[in-house]
Amino acid sequence: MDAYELLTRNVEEAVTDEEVRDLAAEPEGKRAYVGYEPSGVLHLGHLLTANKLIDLQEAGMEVVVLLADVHAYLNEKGSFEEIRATAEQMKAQFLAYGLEEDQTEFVYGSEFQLEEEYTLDLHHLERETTMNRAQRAMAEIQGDETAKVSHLVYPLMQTLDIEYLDLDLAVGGLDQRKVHMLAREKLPELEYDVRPAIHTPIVADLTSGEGKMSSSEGITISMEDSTEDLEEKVNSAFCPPTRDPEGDLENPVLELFEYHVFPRFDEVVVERPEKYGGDLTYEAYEDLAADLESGELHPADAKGTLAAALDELIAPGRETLRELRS
Ligand code: IYR
Repeated sequence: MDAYELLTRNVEEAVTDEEVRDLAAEPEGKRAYVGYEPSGVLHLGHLLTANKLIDLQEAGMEVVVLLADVHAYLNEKGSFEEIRATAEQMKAQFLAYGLEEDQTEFVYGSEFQLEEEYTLDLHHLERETTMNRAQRAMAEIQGDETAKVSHLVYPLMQTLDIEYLDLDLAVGGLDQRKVHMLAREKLPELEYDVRPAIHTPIVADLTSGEGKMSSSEGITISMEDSTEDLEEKVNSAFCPPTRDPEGDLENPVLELFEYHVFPRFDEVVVERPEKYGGDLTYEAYEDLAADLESGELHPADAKGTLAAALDELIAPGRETLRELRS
């Protein structure tokens, strides 16, 4: 797979495609990042962007994981000490999941966001940005009439992070796009360079196939799930025998194969007894989706295979969590 494909496979959008193409032409040593508000246990949303980081590492890029402790503090996720403790756990789970230790830099926001230069730049940015503009940037993450001043500062800091971490590419879920757009608008006003961004899709709710699942709603799969939990969750997932169900619905089982399984396995084997046609081996998501649609692959067999693959992916992180807690 060439670098451009590694950078853009399974992304919902590249902003801009041309800038990402330029980056892909010379990816070695270039720096990409994702920022995460620390939380104790990784879930599918974290793992989707982590998969992209693994792609970028394969393309030769350096990866920065920002453990956004100050952002989590602004967002009232706990006391600063609590947030720091969950950040440590988060880091351990990312490494267990497969980020390359020698190609990944973990940075706490508080390591640089409380420095004088950053703070003055932040105040500069506050002067350049209307409250209305900052609030619009937060609409996806934390936006309504009850927004606090902290919620306006939040996207401005995220904007400065891109400069202060010396990045060439910002990565995030589609829910980060408004903040990245603000960053593209504002960085040049401080005479800093604009950087491209790529956004990963947000996966539909597992049981209904509706809307877009984020960490806080619906059933998600997390590093904490036991093998049995995974089987149960996947078994109860919505899986019509089509990749494009009617209306706004998605097929979450296929989405998980596409975004979580195929990027991490060279091939996927659906084990079936001889009398049901024997094993099926897939090297590409498209072939599996086509077989589900044609009826060659039964949803129950697809689910069993999905649960086993997810189990394999989260097993090391689950073990790490267990050790951290014992
Ligand atoms: N807004 C993110 C967390 C975050 C991301 C980046 I990229 C930063 O520079 C800082 C914070 C979230 O919603 O989790």
